[in-house]
Amino acid sequence: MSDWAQLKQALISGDGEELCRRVRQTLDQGVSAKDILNQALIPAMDVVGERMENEDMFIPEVLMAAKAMSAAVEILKPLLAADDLSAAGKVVIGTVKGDLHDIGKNLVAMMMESAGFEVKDLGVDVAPETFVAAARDNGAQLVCLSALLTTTMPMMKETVAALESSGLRDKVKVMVGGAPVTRAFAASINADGYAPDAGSAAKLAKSLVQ
Ligand code: B1M
Repeated sequence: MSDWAQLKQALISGDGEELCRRVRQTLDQGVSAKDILNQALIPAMDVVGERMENEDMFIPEVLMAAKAMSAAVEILKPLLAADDLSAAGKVVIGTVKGDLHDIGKNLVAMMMESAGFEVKDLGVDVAPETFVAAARDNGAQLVCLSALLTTTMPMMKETVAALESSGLRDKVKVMVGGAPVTRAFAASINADGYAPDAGSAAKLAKSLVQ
């Protein structure tokens, strides 16, 4: 088995200890954190998703894989820092109400921090009014909404509506993302931006708050 295949297998089988050991070993071989994330960890989570869909993997096993992924991401975190560390602005981020998926959102938050943003992470299952209060209390320029379920995407629209009715909408930009979210959906709910992945989210954030 190649090194990538072994890394992926450790994640898919939810063996966090083995995964972290292999991640450290791969870093020691001079492979970049970004490559480990993009060539092994994210594709392995896609396999987990496919197996979940086909009922070859069940929630407890998926949770083990997700935990292993989070532990590996913790190792990579300091190494994924972007080049520009200027104070870029204030961001409030969360996964929308009804949705408990946080791995992608955590990666986006991490890339934004690395890009110099002050990030307030509200966690998962965040209600529209919580986003509004946090944006106001933190003086955020950008509100970032993540959703992984087609059933929770409408909550993005409700969050934008809540920002509008609170009078904050013209003071903050809204960025949306997550696997089922598209540029067209973002436009349809009057969001200011959509990013397909964590790296492009940090870049887009910079251009939105300029
Ligand atoms: Co769930 N789940 N899950 N799950 N889960 C999906 C999303 C699913 C596609 C799996 C499948 O069936 N193939 C499916 C959704 C189907 C749909 O809606 N069309 C699904 C389902 C159905 C469910 C449950 C309903 C299952 C059930 O209970 N029967 C349930 C819902 C719970 C809830 O939220 N209320 C559920 C539960 C779970 C677990 C708790 C077991 C676990 C989550 C653990 C956790 O997050 N701490 C889990 C997992 C792990 C997944 C999969 C396998 C992996 C998600 C992930 O972490 N990907 C997922 C299948 C898949 O996506 N392949 C699946 C890796 C991550 C790095 O990618 O999150 O896409 P992603 O983030 C990317 C981009 O999307 C983007 O950048 C990130 C990094 O590049 N991005 C943004 C994300 N947010 C962004 C915000 C931005 C910009 C970019 O700007 C603000």
